[in-house]
Amino acid sequence: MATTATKTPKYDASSIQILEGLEAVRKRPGMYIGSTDQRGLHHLVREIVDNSVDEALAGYCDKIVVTLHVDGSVTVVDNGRGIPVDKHSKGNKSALEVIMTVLHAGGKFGGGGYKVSGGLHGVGASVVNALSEWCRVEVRRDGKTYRQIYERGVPLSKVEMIGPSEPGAHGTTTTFLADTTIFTAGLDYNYEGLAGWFREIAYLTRGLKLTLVDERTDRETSFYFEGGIVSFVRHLNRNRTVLHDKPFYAQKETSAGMVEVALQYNDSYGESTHTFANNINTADGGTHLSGFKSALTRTINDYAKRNGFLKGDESLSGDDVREGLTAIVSVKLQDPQFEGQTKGKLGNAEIAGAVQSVVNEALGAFLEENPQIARRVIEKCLTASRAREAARKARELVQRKGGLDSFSLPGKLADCSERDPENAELYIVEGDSAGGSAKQGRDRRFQAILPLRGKILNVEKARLDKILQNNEIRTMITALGTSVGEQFDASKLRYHRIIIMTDADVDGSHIRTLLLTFFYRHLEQLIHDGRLYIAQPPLYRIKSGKQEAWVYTEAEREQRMSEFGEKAEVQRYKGLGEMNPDQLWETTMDPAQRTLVKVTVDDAVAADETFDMLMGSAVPPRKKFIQTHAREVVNLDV
Ligand code: 0RA
Repeated sequence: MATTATKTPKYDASSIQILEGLEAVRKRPGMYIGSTDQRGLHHLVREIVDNSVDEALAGYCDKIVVTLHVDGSVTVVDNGRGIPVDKHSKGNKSALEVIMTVLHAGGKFGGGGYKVSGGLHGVGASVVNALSEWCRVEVRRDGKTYRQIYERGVPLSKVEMIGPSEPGAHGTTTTFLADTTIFTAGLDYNYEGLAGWFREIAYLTRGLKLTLVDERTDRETSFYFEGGIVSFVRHLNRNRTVLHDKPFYAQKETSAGMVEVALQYNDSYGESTHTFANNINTADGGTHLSGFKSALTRTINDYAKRNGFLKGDESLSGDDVREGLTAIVSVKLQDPQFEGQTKGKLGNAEIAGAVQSVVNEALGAFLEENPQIARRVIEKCLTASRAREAARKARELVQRKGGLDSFSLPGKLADCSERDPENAELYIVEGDSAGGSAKQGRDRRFQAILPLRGKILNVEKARLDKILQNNEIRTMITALGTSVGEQFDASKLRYHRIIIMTDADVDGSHIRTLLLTFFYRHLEQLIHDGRLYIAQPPLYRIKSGKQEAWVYTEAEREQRMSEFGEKAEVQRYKGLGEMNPDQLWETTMDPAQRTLVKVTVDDAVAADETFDMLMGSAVPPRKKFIQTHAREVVNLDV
């Protein structure tokens, strides 16, 4: 980096403090950014972008461009007010230098004059600076351009005025090259991941245009949503039939923070509520979600009672009023407390009441003003309530007959002798013949086999009461031990690895999708807990003389074919049933040799969309998905 430093800076008490601060960050980066792997690396971008988003939230910035450069450096440009460059009240450092070099400057900066807009983040720039080989900040303000350059967080000079800015231009440009002595896995930024996150920010910050440019691959994507979270809700519902065209929307600044809610009902039986605190996806909910849920239940019940939809002491449960609901709850608060193992749960108690009163008031008014929408929603809730009652009766009946409890395990289940769930596995196998091979091939000490016959029903299109009438599903729930719905209890799970094993053909993949949908909709906790896996049976066996190999992918097949030469004989395995028990054990079930793919719901929003697209009732999008992905599906035997 070019430097124009004039004098060696004089060290005073504050610069020594700064050096100690930077050293602390470099010594224990994990304390500040979580980790130094891919995730931590992306966190750097997040810290810088968040500052620009704060400027947008304060109403001064409507464009942010993030560029991934070929050398691994990243530039974030915004058109906000520009970080102040004049001298900080104490000492002779500019505000810019303080923000870039002092830990926890920004949000709590100054107290008086400068407070990072919104005051939500603004703690991160100095951390990013400390963890960067070099960093350069340019500020456009008052017709001039200023610049300061740093190496591993240390300024190479004071802030310099490097020339005029374009007339009227204002904003901040930060470029940093993450330090590869800290991010030892390299600077491999993930375009899709960043784009997904930008999309979310754009939905949550109405009117902000976010652009991601990738100079490594010549790609560029922009996100801008005029309707903010109303657009978000419409997007989530785009493949569903909605009960009312116009989503409900409320926004209010309260003493606990800003509250924003949008919701729209559709005719499905599922729920997709997504919550955010300071633009961070709170996948495990928290106080804002609780406030929202109680307000929704209360407001709808109040309206239904007042207007004669409910009689006597009848009431709708929380589950009833959330059936077919798509909602976004977004709050912005001064000092968010993120709790839980993955920090995905909001803990601020004061926001619960704030969300509750905003929704009570605004939703109450919305229902009064839109009686036709209110009627449609309440009729849907009443149907849900009746179905739930029917499901409860069905469950009781089944339980009395010994259908869902673990004392009466299904006859088709070949259980294992291991009783500690930690060490036990359940293979859910398609078809009786494959089930037979699996039963003979397994290690019965810890592997249980449950063969399922034919297709289970498409759970997206059915309610729990109907689903529980399905034998295959009942058998599965009984084997798992957890029950479903209100009675679900993850601690009763009898196997900590649940492995779906289906044929490598179209039917197999259909059954797998049906099973995944069922787990996602009704036993999602098990996916969150990392219990669900997909077995990987081989596609071919290749033989040549004495050489033999199992092959699991097309690429592997080509490689083996050329290795084995012309005499190679290829045998295609279409179904699990074509393998004898020993072969099934060797290729697909032996923990020492098999490959299992863990099912994750990393991004609940994305998963929700995919399931919905594949399984929902709107036909055209599904067709499109299959067409656009058809090229990738080489393993399918059409
Ligand atoms: C402190 C005060 C002001 C703006 C900012 C910080 C600011 C910070 C960042 C970080 C990235 N982009 C930014 N844009 C602005 C307000 C100064 C004023 O009153 O003009």
